[in-house]
Amino acid sequence: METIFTERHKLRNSKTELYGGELVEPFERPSRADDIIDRVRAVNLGPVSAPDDFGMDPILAIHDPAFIAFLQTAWDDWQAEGFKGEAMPMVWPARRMSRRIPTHVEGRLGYYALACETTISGGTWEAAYAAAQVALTGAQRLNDGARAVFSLCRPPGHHAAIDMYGGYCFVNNAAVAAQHLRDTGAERVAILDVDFHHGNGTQDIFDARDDVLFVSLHGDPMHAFPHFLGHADERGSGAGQGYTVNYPMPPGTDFGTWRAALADGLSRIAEFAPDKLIISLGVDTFETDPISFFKLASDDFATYGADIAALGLPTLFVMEGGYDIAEIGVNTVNVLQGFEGAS
Ligand code: SP5
Ligand code: ZN
Repeated sequence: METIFTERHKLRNSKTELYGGELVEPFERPSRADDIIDRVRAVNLGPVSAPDDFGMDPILAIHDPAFIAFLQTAWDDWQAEGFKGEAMPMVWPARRMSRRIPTHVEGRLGYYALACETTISGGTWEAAYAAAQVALTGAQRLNDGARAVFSLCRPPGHHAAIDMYGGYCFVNNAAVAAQHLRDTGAERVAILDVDFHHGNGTQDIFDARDDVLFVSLHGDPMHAFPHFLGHADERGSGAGQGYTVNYPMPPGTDFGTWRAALADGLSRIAEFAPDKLIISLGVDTFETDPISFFKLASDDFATYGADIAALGLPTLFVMEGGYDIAEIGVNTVNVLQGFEGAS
C-alpha cells in the first residue's frame, strides 16, 4: 500500500494544550507522525510519496471562506496583541448570545473554536493545508485505480466542521477528500470513522446529504469528547435522513463489542454501495491510550483491518487520532497490513 506523507506536518508544533486545568505538552505532537512513518518503512508497507498540490479550492468546497481566512491570520493577529502564550479562546457565543462575528482576535477565536484545548501557533495553518493535500493526493490515487492508499495526515481533521476548529483539528481532511471524490466521478462515498472520538466535524459537514454516508464508532459523548454530538439518535437531516449512523459505546468497551458495532456499520456501508470508502483512522481506541477508554489490543487492529477489506471497496485511510506514542506506529500499520492481508 502506498503512503502519502510530508514532513510539513512538523510545522504544527504547538507547545501547550489545556488539559485538566493545566497547560501540558500537546498529546497531538509531531512525534506521532514520525513514529507512524518509521513503522511504515520498517515493515516495507509500500512506497512513501510526497503530496501533490491541489490548491485552496477543494478546501473551500468544504469550509466557510471566512473561517479559513481566520485560520490563516489567527496567529499573527494574536501576536499583534502582544500575548505571551499560544492562541486560545476564552469566551464563546453560548446560549441566547449574538452570532455576530467579533473584530478582536479573542472574540474571533471563541466564534470559530468548538474546544479550547487546541492552541494555534506559528505554522499551524501551513501544516493543516499540507495535511489536506495529503488526503487529496490519496483520493486521487484511488481515482487512478489504487485499491487502497494511506494518507498520513497530521494535524488530524475529523473534529473540524464547516466553520469550527478544535479537538486538534483545523481542516477536515477526510471530508475534503470525500468531496474531491464526488467532484471527480464518484456518485456515492462512505466515510467510516473508527477514531475513539466522534467525528462531529464530518457529521456536521454531510448532515443533510444522501451522497456521503457517515458511520462512526466512538466513546459515548455522555462520557467522552466532543461531548455535544455523536448520540445514536442523530441520523442526519433533510435529504440526509438515514445517512448518518452513530455507534456510541461506554467506558471499558472491549474488542468484541466494538467489532460487533463495526460489523453492523459495515453492513450499512455495503447496503449503501459506495464507489469509494474513506476510513477516518484513529488508533486512540487502544487499551493504554492516555485520553480514551476503549480496550483494543494491538492484534485487534489487524483483525478489524481485515474486516474492512472484506467490503472489497477502493479505500482511502486518512490518519486521525491516537496518542499512545509507543504503540501508535504498530497499531496504525496493523490496520493497514490486516487490510492488505485480506484484500
Ligand atoms: C483527533 C482527536 O483524536 N482529537 C481528540 C481531541 C480530544 N481533546 C480533549 C481531550 C480531553 C480528554 N479528557 C479525558 C480525560 C481522561 N481521563
Ligand atoms: Zn480521537
